[in-house]
Amino acid sequence: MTERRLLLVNGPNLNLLGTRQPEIYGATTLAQIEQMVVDVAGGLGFSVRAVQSNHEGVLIDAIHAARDDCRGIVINPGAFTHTSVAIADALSAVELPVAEVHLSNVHRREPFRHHSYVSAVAEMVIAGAGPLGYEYAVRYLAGGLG
Ligand code: CA2
Repeated sequence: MTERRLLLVNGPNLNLLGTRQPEIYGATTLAQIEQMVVDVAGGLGFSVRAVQSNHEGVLIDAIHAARDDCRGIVINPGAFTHTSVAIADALSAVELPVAEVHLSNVHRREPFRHHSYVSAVAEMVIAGAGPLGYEYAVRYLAGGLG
């Protein structure tokens, strides 16, 4: 049985959280979000591997690796949400439960943000809850994994 571990994936530009455009993305840094996810998951008996990259292939490799030692994936694919069939295919291929998170409510932003390739392969999607969305996603996945 695979260890009780979750993969946390953050896509391009999310390394800038807390340093730019706080009116859209808030003041919380990525390091703070990752720590919060580690704390929440830890309380539920899960460890976390956190990956952030600005490169699509790096994200795909991390998703593939999760097949061997993770039980679920929390992902904010950033702008790749709206462009990447490859990330959606990778998520589908590893056959792990996926929770898709967006800090902002993408549906009240520009029309090009309204479509997500990832949503079709995600069990749940949360948008507009800010960093709390990551906490909900972890609780959702952990609850389903028992
Ligand atoms: O709302 C979200 O979480 C997004 O996934 C964020 C992406 C955006 O392309 C998606 O449509 C929605 C962009 C992340 C950019 O992050 C920044 C953080 C601070 C400063 C600048 C960009």
